Amino acid sequence: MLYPQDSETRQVISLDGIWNFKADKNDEGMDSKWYEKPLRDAILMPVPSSYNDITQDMEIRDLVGDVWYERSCFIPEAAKDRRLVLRVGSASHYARVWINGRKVTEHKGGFLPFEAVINEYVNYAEENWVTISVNNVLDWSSLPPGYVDTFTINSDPPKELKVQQYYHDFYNYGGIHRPVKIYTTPFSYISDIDVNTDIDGVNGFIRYKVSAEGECAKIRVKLLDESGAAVAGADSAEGLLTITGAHFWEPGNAYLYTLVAELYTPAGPVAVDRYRLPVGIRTVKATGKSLLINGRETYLKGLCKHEDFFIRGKGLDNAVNIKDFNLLKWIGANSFRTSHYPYSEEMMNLADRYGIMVIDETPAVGLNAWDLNHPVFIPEKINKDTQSHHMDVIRDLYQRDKNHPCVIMWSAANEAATNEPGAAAYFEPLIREFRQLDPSRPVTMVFYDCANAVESNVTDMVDIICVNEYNGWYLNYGLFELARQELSQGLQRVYDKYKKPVIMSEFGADTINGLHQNPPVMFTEEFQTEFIKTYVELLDTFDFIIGEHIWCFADFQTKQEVRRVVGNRKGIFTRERTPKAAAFFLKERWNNKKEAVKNI
Ligand code: BDP
Repeated sequence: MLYPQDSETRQVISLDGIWNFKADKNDEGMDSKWYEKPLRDAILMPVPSSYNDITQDMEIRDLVGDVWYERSCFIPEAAKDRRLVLRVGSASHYARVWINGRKVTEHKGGFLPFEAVINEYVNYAEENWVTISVNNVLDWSSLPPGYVDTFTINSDPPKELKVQQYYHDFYNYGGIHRPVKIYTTPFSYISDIDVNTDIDGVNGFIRYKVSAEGECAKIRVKLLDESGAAVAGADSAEGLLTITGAHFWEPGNAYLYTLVAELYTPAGPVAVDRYRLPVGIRTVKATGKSLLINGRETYLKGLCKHEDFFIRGKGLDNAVNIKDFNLLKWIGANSFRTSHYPYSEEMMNLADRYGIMVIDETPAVGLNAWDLNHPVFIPEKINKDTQSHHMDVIRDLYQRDKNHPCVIMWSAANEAATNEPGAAAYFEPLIREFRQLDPSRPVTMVFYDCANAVESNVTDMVDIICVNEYNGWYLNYGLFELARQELSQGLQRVYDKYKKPVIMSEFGADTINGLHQNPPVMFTEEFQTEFIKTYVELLDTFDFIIGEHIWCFADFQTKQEVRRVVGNRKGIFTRERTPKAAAFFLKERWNNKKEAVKNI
């Protein structure tokens, strides 16, 4: 799936801005066909943004159900001979789209884009109305999963209170979270591009395939270097480009070539469609104890992130994203995980450009009730429907992100109850699918602690084992020596059993910015630093550990519960991106620790 872009043959019209909005508090919009007429009593809502924190209305913040968005737009007459595609970057979690009152498409899943050809729905040179309903309900077939509890409040008249329940630890923000665009292509157009890169000594290779729809007489590709000079090219839809003395894409040194693909029809010598794809030449490989990037043993230094900020919630914010990359650079990180769902395409584009490696994760989080007496991999809960949606997500995620050099591995899930008997049958086809789609990248999964990784029925299926640990925080509170000893034994057991590289994929402590005490106690900045220091000093003693990702980058919003003080406070940065004391410790450590350890 190609990211919409302007070119000589394509145009992108942004529908971002202020939309009309109505929360469907009485669940009547669908039956009353709100898509047929302009919304009544609508309020204003920014797109992209979560709607939850925009108003002062708690009922809107906590709504469980549909909200409706609507705006007008014009399609110029000049676009009449073009294919028109409406594309929504993401809407959480179920979206239905109408244009001028006619249903165009619907889409399940809150973290991936969807699009539809809209030529037959639009008026040219006349106002068009786009209506999108977005439902935020999580059920057992969605990712993340959840369920809704319903209570009756004995008011007059009595009212029904719906409460969304879920096991994952981030706020269930809803709305249109990523850009809405209409883009044009010619009717004969480039529909997809696949690239796979390899290296040999100083030379780079790009195996490419350009797919097209409509009439196609010839496909031509040209590879430009960063100065714009052509360094390779071919007159075929697929093939191998050789770049002698290539610049490789490396962490911290992100060289991007541009593959210009052109489509010619029998009509003439002028390209009817042109698409420019950034390409980084690099290889990724997992071996017994190592992660190899371009054949070099590489250590991941970084943090897990969230898409989360004040007011806009999970709405795309380029200013925050660029700030975050500057903070990653400042602290000396070379990687992050898209915990716990696919991030925006805009974010992935930036990671390519900043040379930051990404573990790309599906939204499979919260597949765990944390209680073996209440298993979740059972027919009434995480079942065939969930699995089939998970499969769709894996295919769509791969299609969206396959060409990003920043993506160095796929993560199938976070902290699922993989020790339950039903988990293996659930995950086996999913992990197999990732492998079949993409033999060029390792597949991982995140286990909730060393014991889970050792006991789980799934661990052996992955190439790299990601382990989260909170020993010293959620257990053995503040007992650093004991935590270190147990963690040391646990990690050794994981490696001894599977003989695969291990990433310490989460460890952290809630820390309230400005709280101090020495010797350290929980929640103070001193404690967070000491906790992290204890872990990383231990990690340095193992040769099978290929990376450390702190939980987490910044404080973030969660649902309300007694463990959380206005959200999860394990950030190394506050929610407004102020460094806590541990940030300075990590900056010192990571800036002095080389990511490329040795050539293999
Ligand atoms: C881990 C989860 C993460 C949580 C974190 C925590 O993977 O989503 O936010 O714990 O409790 O288990 O802070």
